Amino acid sequence: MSVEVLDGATILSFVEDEEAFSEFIAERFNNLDKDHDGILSYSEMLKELQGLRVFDTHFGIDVKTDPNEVSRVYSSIFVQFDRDSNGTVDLEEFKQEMKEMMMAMANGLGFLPIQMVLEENSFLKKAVDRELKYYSI
Ligand SMILES: [Ca+2]
Ligand SMILES: [Ca+2]
Repeated sequence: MSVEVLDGATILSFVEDEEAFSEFIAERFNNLDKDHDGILSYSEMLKELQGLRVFDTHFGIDVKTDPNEVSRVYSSIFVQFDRDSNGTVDLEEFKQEMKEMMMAMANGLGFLPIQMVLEENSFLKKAVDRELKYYSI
């Protein structure tokens, strides 16, 4: 983990970089697709959903939630990814939803840079690394 400074533009420019974004999504997707059948089941997606940390984003304070509530929220997010409601998430669905989530996050951040603790290989870390590389040329 590392502490990085980012703003909405950091995320936006990454999402809008079609090549870098597609590459990141494909890599992420393949990592999650444990049985390599080209689609993500709910149990494969669960790892990603847990990584989104929907429950501990309240200013770093751990929010205690009961397991039923947690699984209810996870399945509602899964349904959001599964756009054609066939019970699995394919690469295109994964990419579309990730894109929308990142755009929403970028809009939320706006143009005021903030400091965040980022995990290696997380989406935001990639976005920051990409920006640093871009500006150092
Ligand atoms: Ca799979
Ligand atoms: Ca689907």
